[in-house]
Amino acid sequence: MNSEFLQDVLAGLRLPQKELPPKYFYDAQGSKYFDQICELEEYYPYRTELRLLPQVGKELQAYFREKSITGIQLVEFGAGSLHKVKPILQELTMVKQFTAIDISGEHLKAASAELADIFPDLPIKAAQGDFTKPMQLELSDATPMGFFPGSTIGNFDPDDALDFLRNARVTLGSGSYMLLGVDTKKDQQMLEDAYDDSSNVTARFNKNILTRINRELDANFDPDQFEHVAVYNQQLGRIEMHLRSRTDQQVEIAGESFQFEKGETIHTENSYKYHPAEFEQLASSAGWTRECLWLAPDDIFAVMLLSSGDNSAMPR
Ligand code: AVI
Repeated sequence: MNSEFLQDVLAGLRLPQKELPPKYFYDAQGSKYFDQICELEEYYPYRTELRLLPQVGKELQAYFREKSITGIQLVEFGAGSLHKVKPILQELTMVKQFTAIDISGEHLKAASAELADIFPDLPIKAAQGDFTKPMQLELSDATPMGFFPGSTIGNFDPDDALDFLRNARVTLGSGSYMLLGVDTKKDQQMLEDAYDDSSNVTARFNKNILTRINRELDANFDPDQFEHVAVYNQQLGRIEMHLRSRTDQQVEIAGESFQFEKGETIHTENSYKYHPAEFEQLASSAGWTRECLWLAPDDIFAVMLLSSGDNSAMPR
């Protein structure tokens, strides 16, 4: 039995507001559900960012040329399936090396092999590790640029987002850049529909965490006795996902009993939304300076280029 998973689950469910860490959504089935979410009409972030990236890549090429930068080494954090980097690599032809960091080594190997078929001349490295901490990467003398698409930064609480941005600045070093996808604050209905779609794919994604706990941690959740809930918390600027108990019930996990009252929830995920200026402020508290901003139509998604703030004197 995976003891870290067990300890995290027990600790989360012992809290007055029960919670589960969202990183446990992504077993093989959960990753499939997430891919299906990305295909949904209601889930605008995935396709909106993907449509913006060819233009971003083109303009980055011009931006770096202007700065007399001729070589970029691109580092993707939490690389997953590597879909988003393709339009960047297609346009930003000065990328000399690509490094993908992910916790799951297996997934990364398969995705890197697929990328190598499309870009046979590009040196591709896969680094397995916890990208939220500072990491020692083998960097060449080309200018480092981090890449963190998908508004995954929105799944961190603001304090953790700040730590991530600070640590990424250490990992990438002086004279580096960071390209980030950030989902923006917008109409509440549009936000809630994106996380509570009419085909119930997000509901299945949310409940899958209970199925995973049953399978891996000797538990007896009945996922049908929980209801998927996604609400926008206006005050905190975040979508919250919960699983709400449909009835009074008791669940056993590795010999420990947990009581659920009818209507009580398990908080499973936050997805923070930022006004571009708000995000810029957060990035600047971590030492980054905003260099470029790309906004999708109606400002529904933002892509930002940040610099580590010590870039002017060092063309590479
Ligand atoms: C991975 N992450 C950016 C997604 C999001 O939008 O917060 C996860 C997700 N949860 C429900 N739908 C998508």
